[in-house]
Amino acid sequence: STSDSLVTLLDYGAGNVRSIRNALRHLGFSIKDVQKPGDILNADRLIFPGVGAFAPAMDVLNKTGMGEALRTYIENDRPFLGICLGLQLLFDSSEENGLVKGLGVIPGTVGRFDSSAGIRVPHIGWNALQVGKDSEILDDVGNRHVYFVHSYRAIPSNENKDWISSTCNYGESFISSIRRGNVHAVQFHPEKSGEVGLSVLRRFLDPKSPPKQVVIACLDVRTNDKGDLVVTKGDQYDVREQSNENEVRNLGKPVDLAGQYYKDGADEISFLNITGFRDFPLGDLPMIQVLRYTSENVFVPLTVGGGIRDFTDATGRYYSSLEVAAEYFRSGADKISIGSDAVYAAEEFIKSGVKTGKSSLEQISRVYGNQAVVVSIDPRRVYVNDPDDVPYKVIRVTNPGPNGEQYAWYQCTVSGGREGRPIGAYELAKAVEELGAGEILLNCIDCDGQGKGFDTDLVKLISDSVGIPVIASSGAGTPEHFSEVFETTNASAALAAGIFHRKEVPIQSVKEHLLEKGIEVRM
Ligand code: 1PR
Repeated sequence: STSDSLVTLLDYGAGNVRSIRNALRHLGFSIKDVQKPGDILNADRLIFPGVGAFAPAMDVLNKTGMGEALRTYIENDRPFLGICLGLQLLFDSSEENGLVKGLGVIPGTVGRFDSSAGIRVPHIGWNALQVGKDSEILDDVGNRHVYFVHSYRAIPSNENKDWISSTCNYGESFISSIRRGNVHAVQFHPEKSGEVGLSVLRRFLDPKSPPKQVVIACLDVRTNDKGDLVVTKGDQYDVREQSNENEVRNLGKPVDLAGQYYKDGADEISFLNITGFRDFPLGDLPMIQVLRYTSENVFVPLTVGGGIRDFTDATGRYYSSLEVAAEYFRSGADKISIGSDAVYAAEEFIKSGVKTGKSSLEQISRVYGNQAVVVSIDPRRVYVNDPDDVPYKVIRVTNPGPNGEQYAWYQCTVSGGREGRPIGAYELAKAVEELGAGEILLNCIDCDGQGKGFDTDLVKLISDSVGIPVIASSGAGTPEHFSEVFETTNASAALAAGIFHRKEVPIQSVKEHLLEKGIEVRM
């Protein structure tokens, strides 16, 4: 195994550290056992699961010279994780076996819980932490509980407060973890604390581990012919039923569905007002209401798009796109998404080479920050025989076109796919990144609603060409389509609509599948 997947374990033989060994192997790490003090000094990362009692443990550490090596290792700010007694031994002393000196790294004396305070000792069971900032390895813990079993504890004081990364309450406030630089220690047992505990270990072992991949549920919203705001879903952007009445397909109510997807584990929710290009969004108060109601119960990022542009209404009153965005943000949106107007802005920018600062994209990005601005691209695949046939970025496609064409470019459209524009998805993506977009929502009209998988050729092209996150969209039909897009492209997120609305695949199954494939997701 490479040093990247090797962890050094200090097991001085006083007890059973089998669970921690199993947990480390489960996380894909090989274990190197410390035989001599030099192994400590040479470790890339060291885990010290203290077991047994304080005095005998110190005795072994002192006699073998490992105590001295540990002190040096920690003083040099080398990656260290102490567990349980492995935290307590760092303190000046402990009262566990009469007053015994510890490693003396952290000021304070470890003492026994006071059972006269009406609590049972030992403290055995699951408890929540008060996590401070910069705890780093505890970032996933939040309000979830972790497992403790101990009778002794260290208490927060003025001398050790700089070390404390979390405290816990059990009759009194005690130190549940410490952190300084690369040195961490926890009083609880991460190897017995389920998924939360594994994530603590994972974060220690691989602090550079990439952020989790994101699964987004998307709700295309519009008013149906009866005037109700409904969630609809198209086939290649056609949202009308193939029946005589040709009514707008109705898949549910926006607020209800968003609430359901939040409960099911969606990491983000997007609302696209798909007729916003023709109706002025501030005229469309229902969408504002949808955001208000949704944000009361849904606590993941909400994106809203559709019709964001400067607008003059029938009475001649002018609304800037900034006003529209401001109203959306006030109503609970975290990000706004711009489609058609970003295409015009990109065309303009490419033609003139000048950033006017006047486009909706530039203005909203300047005022609210680029993290608040998504550009939604609606491209359609156009096959060509020769890469030189068009002045746009052409790629060799995995699946040839109907006449055996080996190449394609991706033409941007506006007005919900109704009008093709003289710009490709690649050129658009590069331009909007320059103009201040913080994220790209990459649809594909050919794949939309087909359930045959994402267009990985397109997603790869765009996610390799820009530095901002790219959301793959259109075509998800199975959990495997999600792992495929994450494995073969640099997408940061994958979005789906139809399979969630039609309840074909729950969000939970998508995430479980991704985890099985070793792709990190929030559970
Ligand atoms: O141009 O700024 O007014 O924004 C309009 C927005 O509405 C754009 O983001 C555009 O993508 C979207 N939109 C316009 N018309 C439609 C339509 O379907 N007729 N929907 C439309 C876009 C694509 C995705 C869909 C995925 C996944 N729909 O939102 O959710 O393709 O679907 P799937 O998982 O079922 O395959 P502007």
